[in-house]
Amino acid sequence: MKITSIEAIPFAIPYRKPLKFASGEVHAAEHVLVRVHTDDGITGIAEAPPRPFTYGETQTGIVAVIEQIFAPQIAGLSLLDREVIGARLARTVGNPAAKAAVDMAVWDALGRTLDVQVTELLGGFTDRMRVSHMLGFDTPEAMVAEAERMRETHGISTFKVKVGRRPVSLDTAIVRALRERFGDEVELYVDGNRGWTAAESARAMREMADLGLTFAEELCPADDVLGRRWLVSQLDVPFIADESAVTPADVTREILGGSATAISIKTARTGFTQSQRTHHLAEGLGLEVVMGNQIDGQLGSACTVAFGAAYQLTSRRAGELSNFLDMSDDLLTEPLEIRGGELAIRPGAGLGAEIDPDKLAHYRQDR
Ligand code: MUC
Ligand code: MG
Repeated sequence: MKITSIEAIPFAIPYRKPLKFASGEVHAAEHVLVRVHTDDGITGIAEAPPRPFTYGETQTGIVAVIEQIFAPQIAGLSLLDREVIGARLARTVGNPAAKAAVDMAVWDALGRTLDVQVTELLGGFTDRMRVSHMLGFDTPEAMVAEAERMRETHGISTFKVKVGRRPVSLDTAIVRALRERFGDEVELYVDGNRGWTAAESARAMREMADLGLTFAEELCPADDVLGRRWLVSQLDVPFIADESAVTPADVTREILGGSATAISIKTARTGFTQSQRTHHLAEGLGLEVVMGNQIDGQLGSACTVAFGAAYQLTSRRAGELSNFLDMSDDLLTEPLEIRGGELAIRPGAGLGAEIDPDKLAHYRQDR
């Protein structure tokens, strides 16, 4: 069970259609495949999606920090030394996606070594999650058409609508159009990626007061401390902290400070080990949790569902598991399939996912 080496392989797969939101846009999955090898001949895998506009990481930076700092720090440790691994990675500040991918590849390798699923190792509550689909910025007609397609093709009935543009009526009209088109058949919530001010957010939420939203997420910046508290105190739906609450300490600060009342857990930035801590904290604080998506590929989505399905709290709400549908291809030998609005855990040890060597050779950028 000893870690012998770690690889960080940059790859790029174009999106069929870019995802656009208030803090940025993504045209290609320029991610990093992380492989952790052990002396038993086992390889654990995970992927790191850089999101410079949210966490400051780049694809080149992720490869560099893994190759130059993390790999030498954890080579020689056992897969069971996860707290030691975490403590060594924590010596470097930031780099959440790089750390998360190393952590998840270690868990995958452990599952494969023990011949059990990662989701069972974590908690084993259920084997599937309902899926929530993220609707990026587009015209009202295109966003309604995308929701129709997701319902018809995949049975998805929960939608997170990206908002945060100006004037606010641009986005509130789209949420209204979705509600008018689908009535009570769909669950809707909104994510502003910090695009609005607190006052604009309050106005938008008033405009949407009759639309039966489930949540509002990160509508304005958490750094606008008083404005955000003022906003959250007047809402009658839970306010999700996403990019403002990456670590368990951030969650504590945002929640106790009145700047949020629910949280998003993203395995892409907290891996499995830190996400467990955040989950336990949320349970103790009595918070709603949504499993979020950092615009993950199929391997990242397999990680999200493995974690989300492991606990009652994280599997209660639909998880954001469908961004990979917009990619033109992926690296896995067996594609993930969303059926009847659900994504099931992969069968097989670890994460149950295998990399197709031909696809990796085609999309990798280091050769
Ligand atoms: C989300 O929930 O905000 C957009 C940026 C990012 O890092 O994740 C996405 C989705
Ligand atoms: Mg968000």
